Amino acid sequence: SNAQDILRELGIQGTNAGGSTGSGRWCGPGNAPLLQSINPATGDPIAGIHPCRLPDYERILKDSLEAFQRWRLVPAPKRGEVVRQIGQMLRDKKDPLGTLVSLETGKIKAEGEGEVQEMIDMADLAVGQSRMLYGATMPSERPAHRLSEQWHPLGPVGVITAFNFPVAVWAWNAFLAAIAGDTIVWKPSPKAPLCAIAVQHICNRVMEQQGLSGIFSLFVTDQQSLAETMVQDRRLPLISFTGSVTVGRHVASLVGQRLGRTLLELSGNNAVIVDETADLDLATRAIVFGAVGTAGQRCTTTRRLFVHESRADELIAKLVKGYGQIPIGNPLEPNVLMGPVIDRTAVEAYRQAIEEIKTEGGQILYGGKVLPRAGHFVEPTIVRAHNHWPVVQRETFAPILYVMSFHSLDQAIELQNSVPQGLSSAMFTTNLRHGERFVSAAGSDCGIANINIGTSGAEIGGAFGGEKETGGGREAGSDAWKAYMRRQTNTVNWGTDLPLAQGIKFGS
Ligand code: UN1
Repeated sequence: SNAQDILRELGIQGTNAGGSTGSGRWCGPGNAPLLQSINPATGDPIAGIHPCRLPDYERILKDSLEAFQRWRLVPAPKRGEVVRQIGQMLRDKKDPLGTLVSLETGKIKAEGEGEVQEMIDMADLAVGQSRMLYGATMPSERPAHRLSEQWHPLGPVGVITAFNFPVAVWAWNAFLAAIAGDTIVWKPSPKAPLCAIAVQHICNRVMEQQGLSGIFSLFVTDQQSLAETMVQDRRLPLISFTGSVTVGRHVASLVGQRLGRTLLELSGNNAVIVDETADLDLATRAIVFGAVGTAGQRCTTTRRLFVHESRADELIAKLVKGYGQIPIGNPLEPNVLMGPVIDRTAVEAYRQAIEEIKTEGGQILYGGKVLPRAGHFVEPTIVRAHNHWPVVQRETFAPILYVMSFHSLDQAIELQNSVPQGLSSAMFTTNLRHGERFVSAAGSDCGIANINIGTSGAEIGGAFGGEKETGGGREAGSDAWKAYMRRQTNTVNWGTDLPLAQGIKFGS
């Protein structure tokens, strides 16, 4: 069949090894039960994976450490060349890999391809960055001294990714880490192992062509204890984690115990504010994409809407009309705009949130039901709610939009900031003062604050991440590369005297 051709094109078989450190170096089958990759649109298995065991992990770490010893001394622009070649192969495989992302996660094909494009863009950014790992030079207070800093590779880096961006978030981390001179041990979500295996095949081919191994490694496991082994491993100076606040808190405390570094990309509870001057057509399109796209399973998904009371009825009418025109179904079909959520647990979380909303007295303006068909489909949902309700305060990874109205901008900003999370936010306005207020120090408290575009779909050129319980990490563009390196301050005395700093005199 078509799907089988795509899998073959990506090197995927009926059963696959879940661990690899380079070409031909795939972990052998163990006696652990096979991990099944499931198509959430049908509930059917796509392929089986042999998960890694502890000895596999040890081999992966050993290879990764050995590779680091050499990789750290490869000139950064040469490391960039390896990433450039991966980017090139991703261009060649964009169609089948985008299809696989769609098959395994349920996001629509356009978004699957978009994710691969995000990897390609990230590769380009990393290639350029590989010639720009700048350190500063500072004037020394002492004569004949030079004071400067440089950035060195950190070591093997652990990258833990979520099902919803099964390949792009790895690319944000792995490409920057690779040009920084680190090696990468990737633990993908056990809900999207095939996407990771496909990407590892691509990395393996490039590493083989370059006579390399152990730079990019894959470690598939669905065992919490093995994941914790990785998180607690002192040989991994940095753990980059994308996922829920609950798991992120656990990861942070384990890594904190050993005083390692974390880069956390956790839950969002992103809001759009629509003021009395807003272009409602623009706002409607952005809100529908932000709230319904990826079936509400982006960390940047629009979950809350604050609309000025004078425009609420009008905007809600437009949204309800928009929601009514969203074709739901097989995400690989060209006209479909919303696929399934990832699994039964996600459907259950949706159902529970709807129950809670009803108990609170929330009014369902659209949707609210699980769809009675094969696969894990729910209706995109709009609810009249209050910001302080516990259900509104937490992130339910499903397409539920909570609508609230406001009378003053101060009130809207305060409400939008009154959640534990701080990832993305947006305001629709044609009033310059309102817009600037929103992005000022007294405005949105989020890592991302947009004007007249929605909360989701950030481009990679900026730093991506958020504040408060979102975890404070920044990935992708700007100076996010620094997280994958260690800073060294160097003072060099090229004189014949030994002047001490702060003018201290010590002995003669
Ligand atoms: C995520 O959901 O974990 O801004 C990342 C966006 C995407 C990334 C989302 N570029 O929506």
